[in-house]
Amino acid sequence: MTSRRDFLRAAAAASAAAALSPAAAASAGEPSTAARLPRRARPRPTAAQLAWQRDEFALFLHFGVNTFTDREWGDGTEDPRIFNPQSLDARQWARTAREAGAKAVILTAKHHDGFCLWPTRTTTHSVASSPWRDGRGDVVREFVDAARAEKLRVGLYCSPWDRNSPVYGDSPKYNDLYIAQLTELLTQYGDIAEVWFDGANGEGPNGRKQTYDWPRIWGTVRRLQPNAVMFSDAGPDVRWIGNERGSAGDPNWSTVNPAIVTAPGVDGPEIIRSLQHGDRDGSVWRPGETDVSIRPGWFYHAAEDAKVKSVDDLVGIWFSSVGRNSKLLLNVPPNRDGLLAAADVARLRGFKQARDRLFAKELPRLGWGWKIGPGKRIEGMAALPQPTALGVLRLAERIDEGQQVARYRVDADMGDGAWRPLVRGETIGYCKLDRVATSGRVARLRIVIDDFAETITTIQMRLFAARA
Ligand code: FUL
Repeated sequence: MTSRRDFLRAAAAASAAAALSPAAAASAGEPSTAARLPRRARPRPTAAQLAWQRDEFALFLHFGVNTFTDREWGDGTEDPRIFNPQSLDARQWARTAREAGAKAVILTAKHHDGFCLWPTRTTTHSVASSPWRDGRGDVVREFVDAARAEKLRVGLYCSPWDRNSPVYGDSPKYNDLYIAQLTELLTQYGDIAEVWFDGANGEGPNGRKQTYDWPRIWGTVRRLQPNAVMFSDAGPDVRWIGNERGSAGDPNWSTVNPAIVTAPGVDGPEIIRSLQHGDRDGSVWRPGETDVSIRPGWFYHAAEDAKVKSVDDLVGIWFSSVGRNSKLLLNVPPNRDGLLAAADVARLRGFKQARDRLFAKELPRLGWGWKIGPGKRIEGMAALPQPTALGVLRLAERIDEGQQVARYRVDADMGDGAWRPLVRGETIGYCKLDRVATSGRVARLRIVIDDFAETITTIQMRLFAARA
């Protein structure tokens, strides 16, 4: 994880790099036009959005009556007595998440079937009507306590669509009920880092369509949990990435145009394109979260035990989510016992080991800082301490200053003085990862940025040696 401290280190390294490199020295010495540009012209993340992004990786837990009916979408007629996870152990979920390298966990406190995993006062359709812990249990409580014991940040999914509620579709009444449910979740369980509003939205049982009062819903979350980010297919703080395959767009801007990405539940090709790629000229900071399941479904189904994604698939997803300026939200659903299944736990372990191997041997970090207006070409160059075969390149912008880079390339000198292209790309943002298996040893590297949105501040380059 990159911290502000890392960036300060990178900035210090920048002067060293400039001293080494005539090209960097030349661009650093150009007259700065930054002073003439409005300092805060481009959108920047809030502290909560920065904290969200720096997590890089969270686990998603889909759990509820569907776990017991073997369905993906319950219809709200499920008997609460089917919910009885005999060995439920939220500490096993949290331990597994931490060991996998996740920094946060998000639980489906309520899915579309309306069954509440906490003993809510708003409906009897909850754990309080189940035989689990004699009707005195609270999955949300056990989940948050376990997460905090493992130093994980907590998120809650509370489906707006509710197929059980008799008042769903009677818009003002259901909005009141939904606000009451959110109020319980956001006042009884301590700090919540993320509130997850899924986009599925069906008809009420009487055929009427529910109109959600989003301004009121968002206002309630802001008031009760001012440090939380809100996710939905349109934000307001974090946007859905536009698919459930684990693939962020490339390029991927953290800024979007709020006239396109407007409100949850609005669909269409232009919106999906914006969710995937963001918008270079977007006026709001709304980074993309990549949600994908380790299994074909979101809920646990024994029939899918042999279909858990492979370590290679998961590593590929890491590169196409975290590695493309997004955050990975990987779903690993508890089974009917209330435990993460052995196959999933083993796969998560393999996934972590594979990442540890890829990022095991890090070379000293490089960094460059510039202050320059758009329309220029910027170069930074540095010699490696010794010629090295590289495996992965990690680029980062200092995103607390906004996102700037729109086209760049990295070239390598293998020791003969000639520059060969290593990586080309458009956006960088918080993190851009590329595998760069070189056939020889790299002696010098240079980054050339020839299109960027506004002022450039700091670029950090982290190099990981190829595995022997
Ligand atoms: C969707 C839901 O319909 C799925 O069941 C799942 O929860 C997914 C993450 O979001 O909107």
